Amino acid sequence: MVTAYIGLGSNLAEQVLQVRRACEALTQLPETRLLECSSLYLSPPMGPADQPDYVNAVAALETTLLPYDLLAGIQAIEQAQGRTREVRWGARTLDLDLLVYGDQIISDKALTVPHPGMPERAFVLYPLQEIAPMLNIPGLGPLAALVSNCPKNGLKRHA
Ligand code: A4P
Ligand code: MG
Repeated sequence: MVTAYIGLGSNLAEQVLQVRRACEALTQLPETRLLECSSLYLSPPMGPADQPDYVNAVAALETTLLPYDLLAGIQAIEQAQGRTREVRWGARTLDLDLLVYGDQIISDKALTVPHPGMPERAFVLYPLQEIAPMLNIPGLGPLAALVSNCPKNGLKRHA
């Protein structure tokens, strides 16, 4: 049994509903139990500025799925919620990233874990800190240290 963390983001088509529905969909993954989903946060877009603000959250799972099977599972949820891939870092109805998978470090083309963007992404670090304040991220160190080196960049708790 491994604890894994998933980053959720949406900035199109009723973002709050998209993220809530994705959290619900995570409970349906095989061999997996949803432990907790963070509060929802609002964040200005990283990348092209001509897109709506994002709603972001982080979920904690307990799973016996192997990393690639978990990735396939979250990609299927993205597909089911109408994700199309066009512009890199462009607007999307739903983006699910595998942030952390137990103590594993994986660096393949199709899967890099821990997710390499974490240290500079307030919209990942702050929601993650809400649900796993003592987390030590493989290869990156204590989450608390990453948080203190990452300004909020306009991140706000969604009311
Ligand atoms: N991939 C490799 N590692 C992983 C991983 N740990 N988790 C591969 C998920 N996927 C991983 O992803 C492209 C490929 O990455 C996948 O096929 C998978 O095999 P994608 O989701 O199709 O592409 P993308 O999301 O357009 O690109 P990228 O670089 O993954 O973007 P990010 O990093 O997901 O960023 N601003 C705010 N405020 N909030 C956001 O949530 N999100 C993004 C997207 C941009 N700006 C944002 C936000
Ligand atoms: Mg992605």
